Amino acid sequence: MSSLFISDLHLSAATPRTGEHMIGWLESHAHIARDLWILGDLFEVWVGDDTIDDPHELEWLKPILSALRAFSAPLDGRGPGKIRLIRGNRDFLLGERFALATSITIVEEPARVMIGGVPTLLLHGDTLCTDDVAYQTFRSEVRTPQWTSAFLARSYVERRAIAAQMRDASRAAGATKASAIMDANPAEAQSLLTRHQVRRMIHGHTHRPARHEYPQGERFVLTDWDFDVPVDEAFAGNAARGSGLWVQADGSVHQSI
Ligand SMILES: [Mn+2]
Repeated sequence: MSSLFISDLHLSAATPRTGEHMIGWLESHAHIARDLWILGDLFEVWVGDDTIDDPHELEWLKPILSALRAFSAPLDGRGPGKIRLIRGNRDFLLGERFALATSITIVEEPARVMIGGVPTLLLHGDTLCTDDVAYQTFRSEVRTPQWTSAFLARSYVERRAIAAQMRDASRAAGATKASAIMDANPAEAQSLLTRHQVRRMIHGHTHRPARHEYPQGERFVLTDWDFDVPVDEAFAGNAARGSGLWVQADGSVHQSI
């Protein structure tokens, strides 16, 4: 079995081109592999599964949900497809209702799985950015069941307002942080490879697509997908934009186009 990996699409009402590209990509890649992993930040923001009840959001969201669901249906003689998703830092409130609406299985990170015969560790990637102490503190606060249930108990409108505030604060903080601080820490990556006894790791989050090699194993970083900003602004030199990784049944890793 071969598998596909994508992450960091950051879909929202403001990314119609990225959404369209993703729908086309899902359709064309369903013929290449029937096993797809989304490694977080599928959405720019997700304040709860009742987003599905917001008619304004549903305008752009509905075709995305349908395309995700369609991937799991059997395809001309091939078996049913399967999508598994690890939540990202922007869409960590994706829940069971979303999973049901899309036929997606949500998986906790880090996930240690056999991919193409290779034990592989899958994660979103924000936990690797250990140099960003302020972010890790924030993360440990908002990822508790207490924070989550208190947040979800607020009204939908309130949650959207809070999410917008949090995004602005994170942008402002990001603008003053050194670029290296927001990248994955190599020592943390190596320690994770050792702890989980894997030779391969795949993640997203940093928007710095690459393959890193360590004595303990290799680390693949997925690209982000933004097609709604000018190419020269965010993607200078990133030929991988809007693609994923494809791990074939023999364990070899390729760009998915
Ligand atoms: Mn992220």
